[in-house]
Amino acid sequence: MRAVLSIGSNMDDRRRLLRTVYDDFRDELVAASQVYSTPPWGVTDQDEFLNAVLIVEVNATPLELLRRGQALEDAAERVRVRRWGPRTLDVDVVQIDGLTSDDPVLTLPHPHAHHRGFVLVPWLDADPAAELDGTPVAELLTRLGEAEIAAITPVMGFDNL
Ligand code: PH2
Ligand code: MG
Ligand code: MG
Repeated sequence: MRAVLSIGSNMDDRRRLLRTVYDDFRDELVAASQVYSTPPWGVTDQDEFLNAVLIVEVNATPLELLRRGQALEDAAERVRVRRWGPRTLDVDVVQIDGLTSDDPVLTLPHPHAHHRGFVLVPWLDADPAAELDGTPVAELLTRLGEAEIAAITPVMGFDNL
């Protein structure tokens, strides 16, 4: 199956932590976005994030993929303190093929993806033809504020991370 992963970090060595995900999926990678610096969304009194999107082709069930992301979060010694708060590493499954699920363990597509610039900007970068629930990601982006989008800035590619 083909999956879209949104990865982020705003604690510790952010570049190294994002690289752990990239390295883990290296052999299954279809496309990777640039790495972006993004202002914190939701809870704004925290440090800037680095965010990226990876598109992967994996031989796994959705739950296995979720667990694999969680294992990487655990390896980053992620501590769950506060919803939307600071984290060493977040690996979110945004979309898997055309699957929809309202299972709270793994809701598909990710319920917040369509209005989060830090997901949509890197996603469009990794896949200019991307669609979410039948709507082009490029169109979803036009619904966000210009200031929000302008603040999401590419800083490097994974090659230089
Ligand atoms: N993740 C959140 C909450 N807010 N903001 C940015 N910029 N990037 C994130 O990855 C992020 C966030 C919850 O997972
Ligand atoms: Mg998240
Ligand atoms: Mg998460």
